[in-house]
Amino acid sequence: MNTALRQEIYKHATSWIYEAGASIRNQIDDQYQIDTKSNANDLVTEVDRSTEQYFAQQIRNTYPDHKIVGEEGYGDKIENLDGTVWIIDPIDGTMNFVHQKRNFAISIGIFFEGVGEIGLIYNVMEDVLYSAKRGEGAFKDDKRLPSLSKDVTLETSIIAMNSSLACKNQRINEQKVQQLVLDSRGARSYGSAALEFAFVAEGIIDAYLTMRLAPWDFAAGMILVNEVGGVTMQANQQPVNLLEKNTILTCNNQITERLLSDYIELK
Ligand code: 2AM
Ligand code: CA
Ligand code: CA
Ligand code: CA
Repeated sequence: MNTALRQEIYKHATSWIYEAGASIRNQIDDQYQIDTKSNANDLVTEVDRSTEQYFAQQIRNTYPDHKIVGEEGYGDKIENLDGTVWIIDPIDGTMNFVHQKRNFAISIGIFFEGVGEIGLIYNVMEDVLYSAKRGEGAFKDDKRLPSLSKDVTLETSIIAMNSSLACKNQRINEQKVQQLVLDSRGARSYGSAALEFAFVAEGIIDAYLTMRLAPWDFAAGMILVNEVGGVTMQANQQPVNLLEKNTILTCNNQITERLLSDYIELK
């Protein structure tokens, strides 16, 4: 994708994100419908749906040949990453949205022929936009994010993870995860994969490990993290697949080897 087109798409995408974010803030104290999806704790609201519909409508009006992948199903069914693909999570951290009225984000990753061109993660209640364009660096609002520190060790790292990884589970050796909690400086769980990616890019946490994310959870985040020299992969070290669910490790590359060799053992 050429720089001028990327810039034009970026301008549209950010203006739609600010518009959608303002609308969500306006509805934050309203009574909205809350439903469940795969289980009783997997929440979705009418705000998730209307926000995704808003993006789908704007994109289709402006770029009829672009494809859309969205969590709530208002996008397209895609089988490949040909052309321009918008991967959208209208509210990442719906449980936080419902219970806390904060700590959730809008996440949009834009890919051209499978390559990440634009990543946007908007912390709606704090009105903070993390953004990246391929090869142009990552930003927190208008402040450029520096490359990730070379001075990080596992012992001085803060590791974000889904707390359930440290409990008995079917996917990862929980005893090694418990050792990671003990050996690292601290562990965190924010409940929004997109924000956890943004925090890795910002360098305020050093890794994020989770066992099951959909493309809309990590599409924008992996573009941001890449722009500051961080890495994103499946927990088995394979490249991520944007067409299916993935285990995910994203981190400061200084601690990748230690994490993989000493603490991540998939079942
Ligand atoms: P969501 O809020 O958009 O559903 C919570 O730890 C993080 O995992 C959130 O980013 C959440 O995204 C994501 N997640 C992915 N699959 C999920 C599921 N089945 N149930 C709840 N959260 C899920
Ligand atoms: Ca969801
Ligand atoms: Ca999500
Ligand atoms: Ca969501």
